[in-house]
Amino acid sequence: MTTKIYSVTAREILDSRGNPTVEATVILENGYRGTSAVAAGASKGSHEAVELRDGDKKRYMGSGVLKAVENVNGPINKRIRGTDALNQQGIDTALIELDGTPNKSKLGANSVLATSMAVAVAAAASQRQPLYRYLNSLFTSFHQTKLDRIPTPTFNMINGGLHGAGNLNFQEFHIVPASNKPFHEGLEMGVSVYYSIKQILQYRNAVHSVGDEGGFAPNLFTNMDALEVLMDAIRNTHYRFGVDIYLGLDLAATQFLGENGYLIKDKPIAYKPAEFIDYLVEIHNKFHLLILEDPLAEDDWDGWKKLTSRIGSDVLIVGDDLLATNPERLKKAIEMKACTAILAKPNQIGSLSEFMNVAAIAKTHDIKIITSHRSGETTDTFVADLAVAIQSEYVKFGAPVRGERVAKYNRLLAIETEMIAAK
Ligand code: 2PG
Ligand code: MG
Repeated sequence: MTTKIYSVTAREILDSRGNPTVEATVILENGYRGTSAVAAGASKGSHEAVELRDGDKKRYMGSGVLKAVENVNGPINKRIRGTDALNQQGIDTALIELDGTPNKSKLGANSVLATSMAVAVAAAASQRQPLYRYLNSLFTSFHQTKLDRIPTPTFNMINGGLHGAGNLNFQEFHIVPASNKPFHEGLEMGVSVYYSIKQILQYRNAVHSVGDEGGFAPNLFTNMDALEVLMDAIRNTHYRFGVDIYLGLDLAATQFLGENGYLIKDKPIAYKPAEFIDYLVEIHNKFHLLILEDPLAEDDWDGWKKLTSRIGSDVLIVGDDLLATNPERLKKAIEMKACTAILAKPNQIGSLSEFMNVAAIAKTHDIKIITSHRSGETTDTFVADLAVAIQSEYVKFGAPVRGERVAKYNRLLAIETEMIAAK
């Protein structure tokens, strides 16, 4: 009995927003199997690989994925049946060639990625290896990386933008435990601050609901108010700001760039791009940010370069929509010194091998990596194993609450225990 692929099948399942997504199962001739599901973004960058949606308004408001499922059950199954599941790169290359477009618009990045991940899960099982170890062995052919630590979590505590209740422009307000804390301690800090924030919001009569990633979506007046709430919340714990805990932001700035500039609630008239850079520097000076993601629009390369030259030695300037986990965009950013970190999301590029290639380029050029979920998630924990396998500096899996978010944090707890035992 061999590790050759016997079959690939897929089905439509729901993500945490109730939107359909693709889950694939790979069965090997030796009976081992692997299943994996694809996540979906709300604030998608325009340079991401294409997520194939049916567009049939009578089903799930057009967001069904039956075509993508059919692509797995039909052409993908036909193409990779009988190939060796241990040859991940060969399989990913075959899938990319079968699709034949630069952005996976024919088969859909959702069908390709679900297959690519399920192949790895089945292969790891057949080798009787934990997934993160197997993925690490795959990553070694891109970049020699020793398994050493669990990435530091960055917790999205207040949800605005497209993930919130509509009154905050910045998409994500984070707290980040210091990187020298063991993962389980960082997780506990996240939960302490989460409940401290809840108390403050209740006191201010500002709890509205929670957003897509489990963080609060409060009815505050301005984006600066949300940062002040985080500061107050940290003060109410025994953790020290700037020693134990830091702040981070994902502005997802493309979303609030209008014709006249960046329009946010904190000011009645829009900031011109150059003024907005000054404003970002001011925010950084006041709150000593550790992470600043998508501070400017996704194609404002010159703006990014200016901002990075001003504060990039002091705060991680993270490209999400800017880079779209795309090797060409990352190379351009490295050349231009447009950012100092990458938000790496498997479904932005659409296959495991391509994701690893991007991570390897980042590592070679000392670009820090934050391995990230999407706002629409499933309980699949593949991304947690992947983050450990490539030894990214950080992981971004949302607030430390809600099943689809804690599934990933809990998986990291399990890996941490296993890694400590193995040392
Ligand atoms: C982001 C992500 C994840 P989305 O912008 O970083 O938090 O959001 O998945 O909606 O693109
Ligand atoms: Mg982002």
